[in-house]
Amino acid sequence: MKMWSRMLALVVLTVMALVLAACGGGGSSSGGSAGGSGSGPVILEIGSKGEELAFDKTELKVAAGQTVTLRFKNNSAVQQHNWILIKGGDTEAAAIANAGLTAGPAANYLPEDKSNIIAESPLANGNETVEVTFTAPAPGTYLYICTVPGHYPLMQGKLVVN
Ligand SMILES: [Cu+2]
Repeated sequence: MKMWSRMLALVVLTVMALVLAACGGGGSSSGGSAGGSGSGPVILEIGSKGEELAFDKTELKVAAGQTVTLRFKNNSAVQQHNWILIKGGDTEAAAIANAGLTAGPAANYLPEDKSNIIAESPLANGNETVEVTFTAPAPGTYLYICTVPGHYPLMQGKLVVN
C-alpha cells in the first residue's frame, strides 16, 4: 500500500516535471518575444462589429514610439472596411472621409494628400484580415476611422498614446 502510493507519487511527479518542462520550453520562446516588447512590434487586434458600421473596440492604447502592428479583421460578410489612423479631430477626419468618397476603392477610399494620415490598413473585404505596421506617434489621443463611403462618422474609435 505504502509502496503503491510512493510509486504513484513518483509517476505523478515525473509527469508533472515533463509537463512543466514542455510548458517551460514553449513559454520561454513565446515569453521571449513578449518580454522583448521593446524590440518587436506590439500587436493590436481589432475587428468590425458584425454587419454594423462599427469597430468592436472603440479605444486602443499604446506607448509613444512603439512599433505597432495593427491587425484588423473585417467581420462583415459583405461590406468592405479599412482602419485609418488620423492626425487631428473631427474636421480632419470628415475631410479625409469626404475625399475618400471620390477617391474610390482603388485608392483605399483615401485622398492623395496623406499629411493627416498616420497609418492606413489596406481595404479589407468581407471576412478578410489586414495588417498595418506603424510607429506610435507622440502622446495624445488620435482618431481611427473607416473611410468606406457612409461608414464615417459611425465607424470610429480612439487610439490613446501614452
Ligand atoms: Cu467601414
